[in-house]
Amino acid sequence: MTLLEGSVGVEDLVLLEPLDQESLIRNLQLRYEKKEIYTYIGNVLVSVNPYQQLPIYDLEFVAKYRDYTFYELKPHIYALANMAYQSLRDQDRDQCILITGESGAGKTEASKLVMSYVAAVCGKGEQVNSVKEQLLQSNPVLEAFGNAKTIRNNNSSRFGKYMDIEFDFKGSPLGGVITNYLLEKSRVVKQLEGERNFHIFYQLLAGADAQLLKALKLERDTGGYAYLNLDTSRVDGMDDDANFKVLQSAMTVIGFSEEEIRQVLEVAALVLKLGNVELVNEFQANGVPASGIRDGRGVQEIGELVGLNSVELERALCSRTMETAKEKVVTALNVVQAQYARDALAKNIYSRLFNWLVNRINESIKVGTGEKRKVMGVLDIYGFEILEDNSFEQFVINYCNEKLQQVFIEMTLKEEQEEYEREGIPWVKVDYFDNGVICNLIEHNQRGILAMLDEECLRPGVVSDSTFLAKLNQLFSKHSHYESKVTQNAQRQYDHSMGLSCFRICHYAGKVTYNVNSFIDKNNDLLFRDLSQAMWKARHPLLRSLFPEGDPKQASLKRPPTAGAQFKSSVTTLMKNLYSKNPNYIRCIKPNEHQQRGHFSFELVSVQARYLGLLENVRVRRAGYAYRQVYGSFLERYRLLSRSTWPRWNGGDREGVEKVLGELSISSEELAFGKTKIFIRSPKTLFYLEEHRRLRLQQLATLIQKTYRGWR
Ligand code: AD9
Ligand code: MG
Repeated sequence: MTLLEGSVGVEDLVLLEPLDQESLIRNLQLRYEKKEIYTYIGNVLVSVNPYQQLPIYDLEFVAKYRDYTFYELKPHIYALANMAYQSLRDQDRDQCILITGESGAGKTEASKLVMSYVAAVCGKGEQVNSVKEQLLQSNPVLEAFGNAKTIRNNNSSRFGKYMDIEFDFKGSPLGGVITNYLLEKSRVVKQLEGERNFHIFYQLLAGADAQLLKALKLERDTGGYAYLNLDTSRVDGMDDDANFKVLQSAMTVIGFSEEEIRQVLEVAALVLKLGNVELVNEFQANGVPASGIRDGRGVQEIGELVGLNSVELERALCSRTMETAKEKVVTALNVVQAQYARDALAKNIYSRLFNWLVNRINESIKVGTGEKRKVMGVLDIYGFEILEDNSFEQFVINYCNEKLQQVFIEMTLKEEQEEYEREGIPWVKVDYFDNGVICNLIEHNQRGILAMLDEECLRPGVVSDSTFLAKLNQLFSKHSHYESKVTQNAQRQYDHSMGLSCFRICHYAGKVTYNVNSFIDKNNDLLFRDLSQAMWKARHPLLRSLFPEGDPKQASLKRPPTAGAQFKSSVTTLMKNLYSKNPNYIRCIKPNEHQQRGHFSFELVSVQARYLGLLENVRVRRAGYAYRQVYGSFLERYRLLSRSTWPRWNGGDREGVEKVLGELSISSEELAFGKTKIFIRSPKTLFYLEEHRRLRLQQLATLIQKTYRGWR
């Protein structure tokens, strides 16, 4: 099929001819220009961000998609949500909806559309409605605390999210469980130019009334806070004041008490005020550099806000206690170390507050044990990232994507295989790139990069990012997916783009160079004990509960797992969870870098299509039978092609399909008759059918015209 001018391209990329990267992107472009933002690859939905409100999400659309099966209407996110929900309700198959794509591609919007569709079609009644409300209202709360304006997206989620929505046997929602991944906590203390801190800070300053601001000891002007970038206090089209009201009401709907809301805001205020604690150089009597606080008022106010002794807080910020078996030694921190400690504290308080919020929401929406339930999981997680400078965060994000790709390939193939088995059709083996070798390189329990990093973090003696890198170089010098300056030099490859402190991994989606600087630090993720102890001493119940390890009785507790180990374990749990469900994929694509409607950048989309493995996806899908359809729907579409089935057919659907295809003399090699569906091997056969159908429709139209004229 050629992509004719004026046409909207193919609705399913499986039908693309010729099948290559270029025509795939052109097809998406053609559709995008016609405001057709959704396209299928079989049952996978590709979605291109329209950056404008399209009139395709109202109740009329909900009602339409609810009454039809997947392929009967135009591609739409509601069709996918409907298929998942119906299969959960009627076939008792737990579902998961995996939404991937890069920042700004539309993942979070897609996840909300799925949730609102399901909420619109599932169950009724007061109790059910209240559960739906709670589930939906978790979004504004998590967005206030977990989203921020970035250069790429004004409402960028700075955490990964997986939500299980649980239903009873009738398909009415009972509640859910949210899991969050890796909040970008460095944003709390520093943002790139043109970016903002988390929304909550601006919402609070804009939306709190004078009395609340006073109680929180805050000033309304965002310019007064060291942790808020000066140049970007407002975002076009975003009303922080109104969003603060939305947040408060959402928290109330979820079941936060007034007291809890106040405490949450106090902790947020504490973080802001901590940023304004200015540390200055001081010297001890012996001339050794130390640090102090310039103006005691800020610390004093923090003390009053959360019931902390300000002298103790100052001591915790400016010194460090080392405990040996016999004695305690207190050393003064110099100003750089003290600033580091202050920022580490702010980041820790904030990320623990975020975890607390997720747990608190879960408490409200959790479902009692006992009842058997059906589950729909929705995953909205960061896509593959290649930045100019890639660090620990990109490393773990890309590891997660590598795992998701593995799930994708295995589950797509498994799903195909199961469908063939269900339909009683012989299974055709499909070749594909197995990225297990890359996953292993990263996650192998003893010999993976994460294990090496942990080993280095826990090893006594002098460890640094470079000893870690040296270890990797030694271990993986011959690994086909690992490169570094050292391994390159050994092979006499001289690549100037690779720095000495870097290693490179050949991911399924492309090569990424990671700089090891601060890997050890970020993986350790340790907070000086002085600080956790100081926080634990606060009279503020919420703040105190965030630092259980500050309790001196708990002081001998084992070291908490490293950031990498925690991430790996949550990814492993996630994978187990996904493998136990039937997957549905939404692949989101960002059409341009400027958050602009109507503009489609071919290059930008090509790169994303590669990261998302779209072409590979189409190939896998086409390797067996490219097209399949239940007999009834197939017959409805093509019965006009045979005199036996047109204008009337009284036999069964399958016999009707056999008649139509038999009369067109399509080779039997091309077809397989399953229990409920007809399978067609190559897209060409389908084009052939479509072409015949088009001609036949023309013929019928002419006939009708003639008859009509005859009547006149
Ligand atoms: V990030 O990784 O969290 O930075 P997302 O989640 O992929 O990113 P998001 O859903 O936040 O992107 O979409 C970005 C913006 O695109 C939204 O704020 C909307 O303004 C816009 N968008 C996305 N999808 C749609 C849509 N279906 N209709 C209209 C949309 N606008
Ligand atoms: Mg998002």
